[in-house]
Amino acid sequence: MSDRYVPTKDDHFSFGLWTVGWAGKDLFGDPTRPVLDPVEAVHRLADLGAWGVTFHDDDLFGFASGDPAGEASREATLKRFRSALDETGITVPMVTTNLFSHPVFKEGAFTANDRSVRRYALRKTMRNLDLAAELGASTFVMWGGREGSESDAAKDVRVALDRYKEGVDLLCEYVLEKGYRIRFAIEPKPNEPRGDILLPSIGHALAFIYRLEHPDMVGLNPEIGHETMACLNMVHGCAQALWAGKLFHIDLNGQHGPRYDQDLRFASADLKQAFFLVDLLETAGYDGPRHFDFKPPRSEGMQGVWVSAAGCMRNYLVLRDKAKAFRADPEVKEAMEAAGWPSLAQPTLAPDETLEQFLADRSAYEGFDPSAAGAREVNIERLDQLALEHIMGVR
Ligand SMILES: [Mn+2]
Repeated sequence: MSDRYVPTKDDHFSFGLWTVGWAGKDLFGDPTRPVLDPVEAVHRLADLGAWGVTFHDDDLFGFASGDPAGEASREATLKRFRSALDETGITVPMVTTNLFSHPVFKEGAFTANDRSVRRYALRKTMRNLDLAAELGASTFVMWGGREGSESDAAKDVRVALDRYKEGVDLLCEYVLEKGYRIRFAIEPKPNEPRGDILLPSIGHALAFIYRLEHPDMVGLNPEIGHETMACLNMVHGCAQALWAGKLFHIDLNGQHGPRYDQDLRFASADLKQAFFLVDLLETAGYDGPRHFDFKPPRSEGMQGVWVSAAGCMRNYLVLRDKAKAFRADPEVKEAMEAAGWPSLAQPTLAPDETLEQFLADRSAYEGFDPSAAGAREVNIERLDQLALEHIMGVR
């Protein structure tokens, strides 16, 4: 491998423990790989050049019930995990709660019809917020995988959204009360495991955030695969999240169109989208973690797991290089100009132009020739071809 693409901690690459730790159990098959000790995961990821690890409470402790034996084993696990963090300098930038694996959450967590389940889900999350704060995490992801239904007869969705809001508002209140420096990031997904999940896309989640009591504390954690499953454009979605100041975190992976959640390694499925996404993150000044939420295919052994994890980071660095070269290419600059990029950056009205003056400008309407404008060249194919040639490595 070329030395140019060796990741360092400055690249802010992070991995979920559940990614490299996925043993390969799927809907149709048993695990194909051994259980991975989180301590080993931290060491191996650090060796590969990662900067951070993230986890659900259950990834580290299993589903803990809070009894004395469970508490003692929780403390022992945490001690070993902390030592691994100290030895490697790996940080924990994000923590999240598992509100989907245990049967108790089969009908939802914050939006379960059963009130006691909702209360339990909130307490489980608050407990994990304490741990997140203790480990210095600044982002708390909320993926509501079980919030939703298989049937529209299941619940009144408007009421479910009231409960969702109530839950998130209470969690914000808890963070404020405790004085934690933590922000929440909602992770949209259209379906799987539920038939239909609430807050299915970046747009739905953004609209929900503005109805909350503390909208400033809540943003987004969009995932390439999830937006792709919904047939949406991840680059456009992230651009809108950035535009709204809401891109708090990001899940990078790969997905071949609208089918089951594939969680392929970053850039392995839609290289062109990955290129434009990296270009967006790097040019828009996104300064959050570059977090990989992928699953090494279950056909791989442990060696393949680490090849897959290293590939995620290497692909990001190669694409970052290519995006930089694309932007610096004089022909690209010229093609961007020809395609009207500088013109779009110019406000549609003149600096001091009033509505009255605008209406009086005959050149804007009466004297405008739509036929001539309709016949103009837009020059986007040339720019797109240049991007492709940068991706394909011939420029
Ligand atoms: Mn994810």
